[in-house]
Amino acid sequence: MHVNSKKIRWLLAVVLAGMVSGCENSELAPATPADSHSVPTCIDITAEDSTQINMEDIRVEAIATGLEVPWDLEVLDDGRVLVTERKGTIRLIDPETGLRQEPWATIPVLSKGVVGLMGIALSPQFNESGYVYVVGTYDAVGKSSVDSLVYKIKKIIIAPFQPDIQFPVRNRVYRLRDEHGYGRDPTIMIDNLPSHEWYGTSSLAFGPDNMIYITTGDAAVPHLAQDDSSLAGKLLRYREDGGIPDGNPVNNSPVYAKGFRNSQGLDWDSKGNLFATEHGPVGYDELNLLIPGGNYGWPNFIGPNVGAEYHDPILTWFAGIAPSGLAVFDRPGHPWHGDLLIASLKTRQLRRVATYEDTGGNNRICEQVLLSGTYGRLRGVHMGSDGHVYLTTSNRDQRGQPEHMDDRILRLHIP
Ligand SMILES: [Ca+2]
Repeated sequence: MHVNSKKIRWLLAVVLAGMVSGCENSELAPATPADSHSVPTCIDITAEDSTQINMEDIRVEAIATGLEVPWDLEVLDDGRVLVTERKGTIRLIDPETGLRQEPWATIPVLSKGVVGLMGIALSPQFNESGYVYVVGTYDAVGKSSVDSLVYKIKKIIIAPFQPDIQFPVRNRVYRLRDEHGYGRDPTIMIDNLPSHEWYGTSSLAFGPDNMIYITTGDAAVPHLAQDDSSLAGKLLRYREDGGIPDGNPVNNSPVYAKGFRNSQGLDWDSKGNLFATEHGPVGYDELNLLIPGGNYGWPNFIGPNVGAEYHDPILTWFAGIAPSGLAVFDRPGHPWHGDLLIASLKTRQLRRVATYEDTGGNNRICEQVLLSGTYGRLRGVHMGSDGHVYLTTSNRDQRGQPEHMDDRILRLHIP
């Protein structure tokens, strides 16, 4: 949909309503029957799926309960699981003894709205270095009246040339080292990324090229998603030491792709294709296949693109599902190998998105709901190296209806 000025005004009105009510953006979308975006369900198409995987055979196990807004997780080769909680703690789940009460590490973050401590990623050399990366939000202004004055002056004098200086709330990437069961030496590796209480979620992942990839929201200044001088509304690529690598689309810039509103899930398939979920403004949530230098449209264009100026999403959820985490199902030989698993906050679902070839030899996409409603809002989804799928619930984020066991870390045993 081309976003003209009238539509922008309408979108802004709804977005402002969302800021007041603390909505998770696309969750404002009216639930119309048209949500179903005419994507066929996978089980109607790939007969092998329905015969080989009986949904009743999928076992769901809560490996930890009583967490507070767990965001993202990583599974270590020794079976331990590290989980970020929005408030700034990194929790450890031991395969023998379960959730340890004492955190693995605590990071000072600004935790509010849809930001705080968010993505976590293991260094590709974790087994040698013990390095773990997390992304968290902080107050970039400071509390004193002098801090406030300095910030106001910078905003007036410098922001026209360096737009990101205007953001009082920012994200940064920390590196910690796993030692004797605790995360030591938190070190800031990437700093001053634009953020915002409601439009600042960042996801973090290492690519197959061993580089750090991180998403930024538009931080409530939508036009900056198209502005190359800002890091808002972008996919960024860095070296593990926080430097800018060779091979980015623009020399000496971490910007890898642009035109995003708020991508919250990132993963690669075994062919090296990078997929990301995108939170739309009022519905129009997207699944995108990201390429270096690509422009994904926001705020000029949302959803499927009729022209050639912007990259089309490979799937649009018009009425909105609030897609968050994304993981590629990785189990060679399995009928789901290479399919995308997507967690949804609004519809409280885990969805599988797969591609298939139709009778005419064309590539098509299909979608299947795997879990729906039973566990409440689902945020993080992760494919463990043990072949299991891990999920985080998000029922204590002020938008869910928490039950006494919430929040939970779920492990899905998929036959
Ligand atoms: Ca788009």
